[in-house]
Amino acid sequence: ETWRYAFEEALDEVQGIFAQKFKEEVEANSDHTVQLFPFGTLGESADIMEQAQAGILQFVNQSPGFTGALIPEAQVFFVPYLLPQDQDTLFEFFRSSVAINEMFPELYAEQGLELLTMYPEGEVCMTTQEPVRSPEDLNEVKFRVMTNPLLVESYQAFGATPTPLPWGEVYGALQTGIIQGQENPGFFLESTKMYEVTDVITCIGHNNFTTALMANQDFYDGLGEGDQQVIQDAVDVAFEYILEYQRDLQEESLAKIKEAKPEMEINILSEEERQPFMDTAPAVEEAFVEMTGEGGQEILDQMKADLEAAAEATGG
Ligand code: 6CS
Repeated sequence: ETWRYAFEEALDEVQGIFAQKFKEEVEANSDHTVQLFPFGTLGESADIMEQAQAGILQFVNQSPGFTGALIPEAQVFFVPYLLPQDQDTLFEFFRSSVAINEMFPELYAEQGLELLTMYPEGEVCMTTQEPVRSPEDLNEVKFRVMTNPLLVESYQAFGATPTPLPWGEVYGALQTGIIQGQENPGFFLESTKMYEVTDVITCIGHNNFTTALMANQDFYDGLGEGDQQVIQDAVDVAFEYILEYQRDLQEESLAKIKEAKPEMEINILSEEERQPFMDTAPAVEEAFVEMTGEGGQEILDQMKADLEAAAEATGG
């Protein structure tokens, strides 16, 4: 049987590397073939999600930045400064989180999706036309965010004018000046050449890009135990592989950008400069709870407990 698997990035970007590893494992351990559909082959992220829910695709890799429109609780990943910057702690959190591994699967199931895993892709930094040293510098900056209400809330709190857009429109919108900024992990800023259409990169440590792999629920439930095990094993291998793959990726990517465009300004803000951005976190958290009610509060609380446990386990 051929299984169709779509994702939001190119083959040589993080989601593509993950997908290739998954395909390799499935094909080595079963008679099935995995057909990969990178970004641009089947439409935007929202399109591949629809196709997965309809059963046209068996697998879809979609990030909470987009799934938040469908599953409001998935927006929890946009509370600023919730995820740790220490990689070991971050990786341990994704491995062991009860919120991710037990609570989120129930919410995805309500949408006809079997949540297979969530994994990080790297620290998110902003790219803009002008330097950003404080929230005041984002005043009047039309800043592209992924399409979910909490990200809008978060960038409003950061002082910007948030503009939700699908990914395919971002490069052109920066080029024509419809927007003046956007955020993404370092590898993606490099691979998609964001430095061609912006002049400054600013890292404030506010988030790590989270993504998720899921299967169509009916497809997955209809498989025998053996095939389900093949999928789970392939996910486990790809998960550990992608964590190792990204260990030095952020630094290497920023260095590559500097090489491609020496005049690109890259600013890693100091603790002091970050403080006003960090101060917005409680208000965004409150907005999250207002949007998602008791269920959202439970997920948030569990995530915090999971993060504490991960920090303890890694001596963070
Ligand atoms: O910003 C976005 O929309 C995209 N960013 C990444 C890192 N992956 C896919 C997503 O579409």
